[in-house]
Parts: sequence; C-alpha cells; structure tokens
Amino acid sequence: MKTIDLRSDTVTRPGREMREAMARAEVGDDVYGEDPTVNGLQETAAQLVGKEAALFVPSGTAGNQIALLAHTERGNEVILDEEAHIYYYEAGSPAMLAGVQLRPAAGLLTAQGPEVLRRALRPANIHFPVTRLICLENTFNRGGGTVMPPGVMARFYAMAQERNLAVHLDGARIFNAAVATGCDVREFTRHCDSVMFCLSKGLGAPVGSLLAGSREFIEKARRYRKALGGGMRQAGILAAAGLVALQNISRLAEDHLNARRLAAGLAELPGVEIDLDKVQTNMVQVKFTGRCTAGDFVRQMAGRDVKCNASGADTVRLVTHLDISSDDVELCIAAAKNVLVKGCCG
Ligand code: TLP
Repeated sequence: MKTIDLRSDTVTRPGREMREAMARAEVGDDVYGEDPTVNGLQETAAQLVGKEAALFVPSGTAGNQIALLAHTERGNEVILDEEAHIYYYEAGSPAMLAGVQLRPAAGLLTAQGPEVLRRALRPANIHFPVTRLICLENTFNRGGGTVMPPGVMARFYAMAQERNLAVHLDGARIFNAAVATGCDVREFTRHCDSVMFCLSKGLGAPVGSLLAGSREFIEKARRYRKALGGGMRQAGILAAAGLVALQNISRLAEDHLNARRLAAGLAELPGVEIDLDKVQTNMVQVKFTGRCTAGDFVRQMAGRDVKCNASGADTVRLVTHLDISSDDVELCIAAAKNVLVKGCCG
C-alpha cells in the first residue's frame, strides 16, 4: 500500500521529465562561473523575482544564512517573528555564523506586523545594538502557510527604508503566495532587498534554492556561499532540475485546493479544531482539543500509512504537494476519522 506523506512539501521525488533534463544538462565549473545551466537558472530566477542578480544555493537554510551574513556585521540586531523559520528551525546558525543578535517579535508576521515593528525599533543609543535587518517570511510556515499581502509588505518596506534598514524575505514558498492571491510574484518581492525561494518544496526539485538581490549583494553572497562550503562545481545537473521545477508554479493551485479539501474534511471530525481562514495555501494546521495528543495522532496515522508531523504538543501540520492527489486527500480524511472516532483517540 502506498504511503501518503503529508509531513512536508520537501518530500517530493523528481519525475522522469526532471531526471531526463538532469541527465541532458550542459555543465561547467560553477566556482569559475562557467556552468551554463546554473547561469541560466540564476538569470531566469533574478528576472522572475525582479532583482538584478541571483545565486543558486544548496538549501533554503543556506540562502537565509548567506543573506544574514551579507546584510549584517557581527553584533547587529536582526528583527524577526518569534515563529520565523530563521529563528525556530535553522539550528541556531545566526549566532553561529553571522554572530548577530536576533530580536524575536511576537506577531510580526500578522496584519498588525508593521505596528509590532514600530514598537520594536529603538532610537540610537550606546546601550542598544545596531539594528540592521528585518526578516519577513511569506508564506508563513508556522503560521499555517498564511500569506502576507503585498500591501502589508509595502508598509514594512517603507518603514525599513525610513530607518535605513534592509529587508530580507524568506520566500521559501513565495510562489504559493503569488498563486494563492493571483498576484505576480514581483508584487511581493519589490518590497524587499533580498529574497530566498526554494525549488525543492512545492515546485518539486530534489535540491536547491535561490537567493536574489542587487548585483553588489549577490557578489558578497557568492563569497559567503564559498566560505560555507556551498561553492558547487558541475551544479548544472541540479540547476536543470530547478529549471523544470519553475514550470510547476501554476500547478501549486492544485495543492491549495487539496489543502482546502483536506481541512474541510478533517474539520468535521470530533476533537479537532481547524481555523479554515488560515488554510490559504498548501498547509493545514490541526489543533487537538480532546483526548488525542499530537503525538498520539501522528503515531496512529502512521499505522494507517499516512505520515504527518507534530508542530507542537497539541498541533499537527499536514502539507499537500506534487505527489498528493485528491484521492490521497480522501484516504487521509478516512484514516483520521478511523483514528478519532474508532481508534485509541476515539
Ligand atoms: N522548512 C521545512 C522544515 O525545516 C521545517 C519544512 O518542512 O517546512 N524557510 C522556510 C519558511 C521553510 O519552511 C524552510 C524549510 C526553509 C526556509 C529551509 O529550507 P531548507 O529545508 O531547504 O533548508
């Protein structure tokens, strides 16, 4: 029986077309800037997000950390949401690598975020760290895959520019935000100085992310990528998969539809709470209100060939992607019903 894997949109496997493109890829040594496929991907990516240049990096975490290094100096303050991926899931690397002080602000990634930022900004004073960077995240992973509308990003960017601060966008899933709102991705990315987006999530590539920004910023980033061991050689084999992945952007709408179906089906079951307004892209956050804990649910579902991840003691995240069909969604709802009505959690 097929396992339905809803742990993340990172679990997709490259299909035949992608593997063939990888096999055919023209390659060169990218540390010398001589890989034509990497160069092609970087140019396409820069154009797509409306920036001067882009850099192919091994992962989203690498892209974010290189951005932090290139925007800041040791001891600078970086303001971000307390639930942001950079703060929550990147293994403490801002302290380890850039040596910056992170200032987690609750509610930064909400519609009231610009107000939260206004309160967090402090005047120049010898006691305070020098604030240099604001990190946004769109879509917001721990927020349930919610979209920050371009208008809210514009308010952040205006405030940052007034204070001479840079804005980095963790846009791991920025194309999900674009597809969900029907906006061109540049409507979002024009309100930041740098953006990282992932090829290896809903777009389905096996590896890779891009960091985009001004030419000067990307030159700096290239050196940090090298320093971190991310200067890859015949990386065109991976970039070729990335170019195929970029053709999957409009397909993200199917994942969003599947997530909405999944949320609606699960919301009918006893002992769970789902904020359907937050199901805006490819994620469903389920809160358990009865006897079942998140850990119980994950274990019971695994026994029924459905994988999902706990995102807290009483919350589980389910993510739809390229390898999840509408039939899989129905099977997942049936398995959850079995667990919550008849299983140990029932
Ligand atoms: N997120 C992963 C896990 O790390 C939690 C997932 O399964 O969602 N920014 C955001 C907003 C992300 O969600 C992720 C990955 C990253 C950055 C990092 O990307 P990778 O995994 O390529 O380093």
